[in-house]
Amino acid sequence: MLLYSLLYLTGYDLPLEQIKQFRQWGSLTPGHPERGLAPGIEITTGPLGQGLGNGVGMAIAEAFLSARFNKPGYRLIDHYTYGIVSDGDLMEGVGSESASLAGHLKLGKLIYLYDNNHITLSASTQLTFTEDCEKRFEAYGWHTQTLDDGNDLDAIDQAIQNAHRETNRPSLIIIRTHLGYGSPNKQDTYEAHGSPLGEEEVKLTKENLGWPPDQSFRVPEEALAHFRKALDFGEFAEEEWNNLYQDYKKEYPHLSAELDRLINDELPDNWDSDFPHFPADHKGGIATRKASEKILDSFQQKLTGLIGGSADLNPSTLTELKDGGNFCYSPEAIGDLQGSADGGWNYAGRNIFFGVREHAMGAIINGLAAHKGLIPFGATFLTFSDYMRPSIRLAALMGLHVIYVFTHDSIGIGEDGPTHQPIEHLASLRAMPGLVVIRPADANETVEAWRYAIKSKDKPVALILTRQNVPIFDRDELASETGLYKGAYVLADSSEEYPQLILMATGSEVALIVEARKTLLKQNIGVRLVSMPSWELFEEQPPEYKDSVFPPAVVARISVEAGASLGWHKYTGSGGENISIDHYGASAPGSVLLTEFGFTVDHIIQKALKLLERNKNG
Ligand SMILES: Cc1ncc(C[n+]2csc(CCOP(=O)(O)OP(=O)(O)O)c2C)c(N)n1
Repeated sequence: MLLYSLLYLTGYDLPLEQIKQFRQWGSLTPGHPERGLAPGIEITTGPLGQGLGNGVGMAIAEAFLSARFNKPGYRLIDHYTYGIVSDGDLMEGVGSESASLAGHLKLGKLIYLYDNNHITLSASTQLTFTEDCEKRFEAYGWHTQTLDDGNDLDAIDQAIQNAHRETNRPSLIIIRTHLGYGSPNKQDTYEAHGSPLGEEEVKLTKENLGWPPDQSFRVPEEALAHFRKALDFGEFAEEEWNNLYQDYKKEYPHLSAELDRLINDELPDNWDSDFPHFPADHKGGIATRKASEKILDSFQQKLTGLIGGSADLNPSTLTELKDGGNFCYSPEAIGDLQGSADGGWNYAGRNIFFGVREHAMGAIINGLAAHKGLIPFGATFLTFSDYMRPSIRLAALMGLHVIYVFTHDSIGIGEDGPTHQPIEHLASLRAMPGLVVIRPADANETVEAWRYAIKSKDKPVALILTRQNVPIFDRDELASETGLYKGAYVLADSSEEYPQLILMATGSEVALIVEARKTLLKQNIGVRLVSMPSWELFEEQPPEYKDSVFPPAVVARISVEAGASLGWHKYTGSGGENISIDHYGASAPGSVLLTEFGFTVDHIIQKALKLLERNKNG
């Protein structure tokens, strides 16, 4: 409500009428602000701690873009990132991880005001949260100030100015406030947090604050006029910036063209012209994470707004941007450290070292995407996508262009054992509306998966990649990998009008159905193979296409995926079979596990023969 009120008062297109419709069906003022719904809502907030992380992403974006584009006399990119944070934001782990990284990165233009009101939704913080936050943030490397009166505007103003002067530490301004301020009976109680004060108490509060008790939504002319000065100020600032930019364009035509492109989310011509094509390789093959590395190498330098990193897993996720530099504050002090990238040490670095902080990584890349001008990515093992799930959900809800690179995508990971082996992860990510999950079958599908991920501007995309090698298919024998754009496509077919059997698979398991088909063909069984890298993309296709891939008349269908079976019945139907894994894995070499748990050509053939027999008898 504070945000909505300020947007209205400062002249955003959010009429008072909308505020009266707070939390109502169809209003622009939902219970938690949603990005894109009303102007001025920069990020969707609600799950505590996420916003704190998003702000760190925005501050990184500002530091990065200013390092890249500002020139002497042209402070083109030059803004602070402000946020109001609450007890909950400071309690949540994602907030702590994000604050730790912000301090480490010395993000001096990040300023948070901590609404220190000693009350949460259900309790006094005396019951739950008594650590010394000032000391904690100092230890993170933040500049801190403590104020004891949330209504002392001069003191707050002064503190913000102090924060501006502090250029190489983020600032936390801890301000003692009172929840339900002015309410004679509810101030400083948790009841004031979640439920309305009630008619009588509102009246008493207004009286107490010297406000006419019977008027609602009253905005004195004088107050409105004061706030609306923001419009003149904004217009002036915009004009000043536009003038500066006109001069900059003349002096730096290439840079300004690049900046325009980044801000407008456009890709440079031929950005993908050097994409590799992988020659067929039936034997050794290549892991899709390794193929992904080669693909990334082929285009990342052309996409200057591509920025990101992994949660301490670069040697495994293979997502370092080579020669992309290391995003950091200190140019000289660091030197050649283990794990660092070539290409320099400063805020122009495109490799962000998130450390072992998946939660923060998820929230920060959302902030980077929301800021505009960048295509952020974050990488980790698929199993640890769980640590990012709340942020992934928000990226999907907001339609942010964020790319996740999740490698080590099945029990094929091997010896690390069940804690590291994803089982239900594909199903759980697919269940999330708005997220596109792509699990490519081979190196060339991985090419198309990356192309899709970079080009789709209005949604997050998760690339699910193998640790282990998979064959590279001969696309003269099998259908083109561009079928990936339709989510599922016929990779190979039977000669009859309708096949007797459909084998469908994703990722590493596609190679198994390709082999199984060869044996089944020898037994005169007409088999169709379907590679199904993305359920979401398939669901976008018209019904005719879907029926052409999965003809309703063909009921003998088997899915093969080294993950939970949940959801596959939609495509295999009640007459079909699912080769999947609905229990945790084990520690052993990946190939042993895949064999032990039924991901073999022989097992698929047995299942197929049994299924066909059953159908014949049934
Ligand atoms: C991740 C998450 N967990 C739980 C909630 C439910 N919730 C909403 S507000 C709140 C407590 C808020 O306390 P505080 O952060 O101090 O905010 P204030 O009371 O000052 O408004 C909780 C637990 C939430 N929004 N997000």
